[in-house]
Amino acid sequence: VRDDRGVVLSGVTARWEDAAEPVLSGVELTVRPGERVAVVGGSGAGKSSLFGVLLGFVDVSRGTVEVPARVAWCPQEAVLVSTTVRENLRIGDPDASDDRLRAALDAVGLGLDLDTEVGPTLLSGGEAQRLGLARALVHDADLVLLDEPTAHLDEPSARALLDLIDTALADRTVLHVTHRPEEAVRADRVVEIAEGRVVVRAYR
Ligand code: DUT
Repeated sequence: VRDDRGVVLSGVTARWEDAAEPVLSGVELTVRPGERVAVVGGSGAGKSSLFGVLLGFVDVSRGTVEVPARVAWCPQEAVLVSTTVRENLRIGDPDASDDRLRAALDAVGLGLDLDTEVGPTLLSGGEAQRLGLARALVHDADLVLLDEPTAHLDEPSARALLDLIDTALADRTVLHVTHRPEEAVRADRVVEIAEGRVVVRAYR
C-alpha cells in the first residue's frame, strides 16, 4: 500500500469566496489509505464544503491539506454528457483503452455497450451512479468522494449501489457523505461535522 493515498487535514480553516465567515474552522481529520469514512451532520453543517476543500475549490486560509494526486467526486446526481458510454468514461482518462473501460463497467455491474448513447435522461438513477463510479475507476482515483450517492434512488437500487461500492471501491480511500444511518454503518468509521468542525469521531 502506497502511503500517499490518504487524507490529512491539520487545523484547516476555510471559507467560500466572498463569504464573511469561515465554513470550516480548525478541522483535524486523518483518513488512512484504503479507509472508508462516513461523513454525517445536519443540513448546512459543512459536509459538502469539506469536499470543496479536498477538491480545491474552497479557499483554505489556515492549516494544511494533504490529498492524493487522483481524486474523484461522485455527486448526488452523476454528471453525464449526452454522448456515448465510451466518451463519458474517458472523462476519467482520455487515453484509456476500450479494454480498461469495459473492465470498469464490469466492476460496477453495468452491461452497457461502449457505443451506447447515454445522457442525463437515458439511464436510471442507479445506472447513472454506477457509470459515475466506473468513471472514478477509469481515473484510477486514490480518493473517491461520494456525496449522498443514494439520495435519488429507491431502496432496492440504493442497497444494490451500496453493495457495489463495498466491492468496487474496496481498495480505495473513500469519504461518503450520507444522511442515512444504514449507509454510515457500512463505513470503517463515522465522523460528524457540526458548526464547521469535526465534533465526533465514532469508531465502530
Ligand atoms: N456555502 C456557500 N457556497 C456554496 C455552498 C455552501 O457559501 O457554494 C455555505 C452555505 C452553508 C455552508 O457553506 O452555510 C455549509 O454548506 P454545505 O453545503 O457544506 O453543508 P452540508 O453539510 O453539505 O449541507 P447539506 O446536507 O444540506 O448538503
